[in-house]
Amino acid sequence: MIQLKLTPTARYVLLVVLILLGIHSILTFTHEPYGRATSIFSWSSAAAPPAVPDTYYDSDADVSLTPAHNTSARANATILMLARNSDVESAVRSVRELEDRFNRKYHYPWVFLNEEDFTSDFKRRVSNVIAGPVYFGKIPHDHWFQPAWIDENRASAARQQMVDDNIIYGGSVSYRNMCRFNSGFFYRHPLLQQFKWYWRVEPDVHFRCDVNFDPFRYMEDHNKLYAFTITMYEFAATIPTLWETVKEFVSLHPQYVKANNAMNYMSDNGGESYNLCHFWSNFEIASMDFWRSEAYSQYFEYLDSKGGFYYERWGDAPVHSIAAGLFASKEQIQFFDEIGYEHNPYTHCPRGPGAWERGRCDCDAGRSFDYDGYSCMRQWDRIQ
Ligand SMILES: Nc1nc2c(ncn2[C@@H]2O[C@H](COP(=O)(O)OP(=O)(O)O)[C@@H](O)[C@H]2O)c(=O)[nH]1
Ligand SMILES: *[C@@H]1O[C@H](CO)[C@@H](O)[C@H](O)[C@H]1NC(C)=O
Ligand SMILES: *[C@@H]1O[C@H](CO)[C@@H](O)[C@H](O)[C@H]1NC(C)=O
Ligand SMILES: [Mg+2]
Repeated sequence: MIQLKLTPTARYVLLVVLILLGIHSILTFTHEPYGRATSIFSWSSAAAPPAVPDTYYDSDADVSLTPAHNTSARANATILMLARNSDVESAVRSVRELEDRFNRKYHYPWVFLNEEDFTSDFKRRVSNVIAGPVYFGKIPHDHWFQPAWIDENRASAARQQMVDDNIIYGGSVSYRNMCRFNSGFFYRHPLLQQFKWYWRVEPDVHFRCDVNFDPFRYMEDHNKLYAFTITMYEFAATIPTLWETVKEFVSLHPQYVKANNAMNYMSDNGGESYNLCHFWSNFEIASMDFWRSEAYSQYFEYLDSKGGFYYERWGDAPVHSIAAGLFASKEQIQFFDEIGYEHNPYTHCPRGPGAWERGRCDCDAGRSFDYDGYSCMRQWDRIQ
């Protein structure tokens, strides 16, 4: 009688092999395509599918003449996205669109920020669709979370009230952290110190036209500070005391207010009250040196000290917009009609002569948000 002496490891391996053979034979009999795919003749091609030879590929001579290969033609700029790991799918889509529509010719670096560490999966998937450099950063704790000096009882009562009143994100602390971070902290992140300009991009947005010019270069050459594509009214319930707080700040520091500013876009009575118009900040191209200036730093400190990011739900959009409206001249604020941009549920589609054709836009120009009753484009046009 023959006795097989097996070590425990060998027994385990044998068991696994027998199970795999069992599964294989069941699949071979029950699944015809499986049987064909694993038949002896197709094994080699399954391992390495035939490739189109390199000589068939374009050398892409056009792209080699673009600013991507000429750093002196580029601005001191980055493309910035704040995202959660769970945003990876929609982040990749936004990044891919902007790379295809614009950045493949420029190779501006991307910066991704998150209050948690990005997973290797997020980094790998996003990097895969980016041509130039890419950086991933973690936000310092105190730049993100609710400060200890906020009265949590007061803050949670305010949140509950907003939930009862059905105000969007009314009950969310993380949304408030995000709004405060975007208002006063992102441009202080170590990874962003090396840059002057940023283009803010969110997961799940769409670029509906080619951007065949460099908006950073344009802003730099024309002494601009802030650019937008969509402008609309803010929900009054999220900022009950914001304008009063701004007025207090201005009366304390009148020297920061710029002549020939955009006040009449934001106010219909010379600054007495706020008409709720703001630039929709999920799209922004702007100078971080503007946010780093003494005027804006003092302004943010003052607003933050009132606690309105937590006791109310102040958004970075009105906070940025009001600052641009006060501390810049109206000529320093740029409306980029050419940039077709969509953030659910609104789209800006170019309306300037020939812009839609030139940008190979895939949006419906007749349904651009500019013409919507909820748009503040009329207020913007009236100060031009
Ligand atoms: N890391 C991180 N990013 C966030 C968080 N909440 C929102 N964001 C990002 O902040 C931006 C605005 O958030 P979003 O949900 O799009 O707000 P909405 O556009 O006002 O509806 C997007 O870039 C989000 O990915 C968060 O808790 N953590
Ligand atoms: C690089 O860009 C600069 C500035 O736009 C331009 O003057 C120069 O001709 C460019 N060089 C090449 C090789 O294209
Ligand atoms: C880019 O801008 C930042 C912020 O103003 C500045 O610190 C940095 O020196 C600039 N880099 C270059 C190459 O000009
Ligand atoms: Mg969004």
